[in-house]
Amino acid sequence: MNPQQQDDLAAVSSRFAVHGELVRIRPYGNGHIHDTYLASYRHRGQCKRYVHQRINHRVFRDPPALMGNIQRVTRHLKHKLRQAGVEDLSRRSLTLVPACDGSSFYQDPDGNYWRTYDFVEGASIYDTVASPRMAYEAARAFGRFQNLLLDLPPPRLDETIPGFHDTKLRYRKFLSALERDLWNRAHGTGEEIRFAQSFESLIRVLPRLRNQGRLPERVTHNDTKINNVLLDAATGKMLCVIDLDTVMPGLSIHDFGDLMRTGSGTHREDERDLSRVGVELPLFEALARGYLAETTHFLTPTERRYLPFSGQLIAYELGLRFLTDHLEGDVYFKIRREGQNLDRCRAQFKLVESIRQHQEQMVRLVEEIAGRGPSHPVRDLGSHLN
Ligand code: ADP
Ligand code: GN1
Ligand code: MG
Repeated sequence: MNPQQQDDLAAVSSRFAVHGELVRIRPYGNGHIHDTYLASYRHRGQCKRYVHQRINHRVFRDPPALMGNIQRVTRHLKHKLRQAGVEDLSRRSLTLVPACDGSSFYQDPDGNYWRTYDFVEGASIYDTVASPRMAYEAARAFGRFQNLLLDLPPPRLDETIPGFHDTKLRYRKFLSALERDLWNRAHGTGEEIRFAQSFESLIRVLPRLRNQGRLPERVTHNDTKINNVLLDAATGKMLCVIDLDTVMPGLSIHDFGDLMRTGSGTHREDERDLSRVGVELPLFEALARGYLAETTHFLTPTERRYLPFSGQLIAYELGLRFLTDHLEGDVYFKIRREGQNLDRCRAQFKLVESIRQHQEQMVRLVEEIAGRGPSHPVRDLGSHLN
């Protein structure tokens, strides 16, 4: 960062109710959406760290409403965790730091919206899963998150991105990007376009179940990828989930689906060697155990039945979104190299096929795990733990 950027960030930082003197500020994390910075302060001889984020307001059109959701959700989580006697509260859910005027965000003179969280110390974050234990802990974190929010008092949360998991809408957006083909990229993506079209029937499955009243609306996270959960660096146990911008009314199985997309294999999201992309059953089993340990008591039989399918659907949906962004010139997801969105798309479509091949086996596994009732899943994972 150049000195001007440093000064601008220091000015933003000074607008929040942080204590001490700013020592260092630098870009942080691997998120695709916001600009995230880690700031270190010295206060009474101690170092205290904060995360400042410039909210991407092209993606989130109403930042004040978004921050209203996050305030309600983080307060509720803290309240429930306190009630349950959970220790280490400051690391078990995100903590917003207010702006100096008491608001949950600060708007700078250029119109950008900023927010600040306490940095969660002693946490690890991973872009890919390295073991069933990690998959189990991440899934339990998202399962618990849904569980704790079951009794979030009304009103309904704001829909921060309308139609976020509306796969039909995602498909229509793909078709219109294809039609416009602004960058003349369609000719290099024939195989992916054919794949998207031949799996189109996937987009009708959940709307049909919803119309039959078989999938209840819940408060869900909606962006449950593996790098949106913090694990304790010392023990590997779950701490909390982060990236709360898309917490809104949704379907439980969307959350499990995105967990499967990023946690049921060891490949990277943009893996180019497609022979490395695919479901690994021990990882899937760990995900299912972790998630069900927190959710079996409230999931309906239909929600349970469609957990494995949700992985296929969300991998397909993300494949569509990456392909659309590639066709539109990489305007939504941050990229670090040319063609990265197309690589991401290819890996997602390969995963769709892999999940499809294992689906019946996974359905049986889920029933077996749920049938055993609240188990002690970490012990049961046996030799898969490492
Ligand atoms: P994006 O929507 O761009 O993914 P995130 O809210 O997920 O933004 O933040 C990006 C990264 O910043 C995360 O992957 C994580 O590494 C880090 N991060 C964000 N908030 C915190 C926090 N409170 N404590 C520790 N790390 C954090
Ligand atoms: C984005 O914000 P981040 O990087 O956690 C995206 C998700 C995608 C994900 C793909 C608001 O998540 O929907 O699944 O990238 N978030 C938004 O990696 O669009
Ligand atoms: Mg994130």
